[in-house]
Amino acid sequence: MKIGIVCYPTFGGSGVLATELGKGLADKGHQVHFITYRQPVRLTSFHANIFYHEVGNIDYPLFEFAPYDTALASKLVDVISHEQIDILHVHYAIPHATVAYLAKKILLQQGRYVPVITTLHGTDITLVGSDKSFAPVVEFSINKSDGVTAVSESLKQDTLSKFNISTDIKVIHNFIDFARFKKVNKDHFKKAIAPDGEKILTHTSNFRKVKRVEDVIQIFKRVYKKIPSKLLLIGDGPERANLERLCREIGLCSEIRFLGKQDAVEELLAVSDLFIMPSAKESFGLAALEAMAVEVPVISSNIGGIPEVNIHGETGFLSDVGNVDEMSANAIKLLENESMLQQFKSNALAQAQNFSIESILPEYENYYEHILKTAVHNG
Ligand code: GMT
Repeated sequence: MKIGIVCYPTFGGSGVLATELGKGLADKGHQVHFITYRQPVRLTSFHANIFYHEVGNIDYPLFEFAPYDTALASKLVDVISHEQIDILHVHYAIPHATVAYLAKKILLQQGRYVPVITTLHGTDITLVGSDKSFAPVVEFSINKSDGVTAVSESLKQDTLSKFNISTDIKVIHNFIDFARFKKVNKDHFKKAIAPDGEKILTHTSNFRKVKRVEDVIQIFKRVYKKIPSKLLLIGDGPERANLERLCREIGLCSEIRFLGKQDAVEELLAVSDLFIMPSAKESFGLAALEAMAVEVPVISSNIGGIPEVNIHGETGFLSDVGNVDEMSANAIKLLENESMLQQFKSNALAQAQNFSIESILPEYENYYEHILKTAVHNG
């Protein structure tokens, strides 16, 4: 198949998942065309079956906001017709599902029909998408997609409750590539980060409010009182300055390391003992799955799709959003009991194996085949 993929090319989970999907499909012999405004961060090496089309923007003094949607639609029309794309798969509804619909209509006028699949990732539904000003457009665009997938059962239910949806939504969980995310020996990292054998707690995110990174620091503060430990904060984003201020206030700057955006996150996970995800919203929690694949148990909130990934009392512990006391107590309980910690580490790996790329990727391939066979020109 010739597959067009549209996504955000950044470190965000939707872009990561879309890129890994494209790479996996290319490995299986499909021709994959990424159409994005920048080279996706996880698209780092040459692959004979992968093509990248950059969406440029128009620089004209009239535009205070450059019309990205128009630029993307134009690029889609061009790439789909010239590369003979069979199916277009867009990740994150806003604005991709809407732009894909526009491109589809333009191509239809030219006598070419390309089915569009939209994958819902989370905040496109639970946060931005349900904003009253966006909702009618999001709902329309989802209903005009030929196929719709959601990355968790929870996100599917959220979508059905927030919008009036007439299209079937298929749940295809996020996946993990164990060729990359596996426990490797990085003892030299461990020595550098925790020279006296301290436990290592880790958090990865885009440091947006919804991730509640301040809770991570509050949990660490409580853990540190009981257990010699270090905290790694991987990623960057709008809350970074506030978080640095909080570290100074509680006097733990030398125990907390801000590592910024890291490509080889799996190498840092390999030296971690516990992953912390206290998010206020999380449709799936790909970062938690990445940690679990590297045998790191997860202390998380119980929101959204997280319980589909992190199993309470087996692969980690789940608490209500904001309950930092309980999250800290659970973290301490696990870190103090070495045999329990080891058991949770192996449970985390076993649970992550249910989301291997080998088992999930064929679900996308079968879904593409199904949509190609059944899609009707739904105007
Ligand atoms: O979590 C973010 O802020 C990034 C966001 C994105 O769209 O890139 O992540 C969402 O998609 C990921 C991949 O499907 C999910 O694992 C995340 O749970 C989801 N984030 C939220 O729902 C907040």
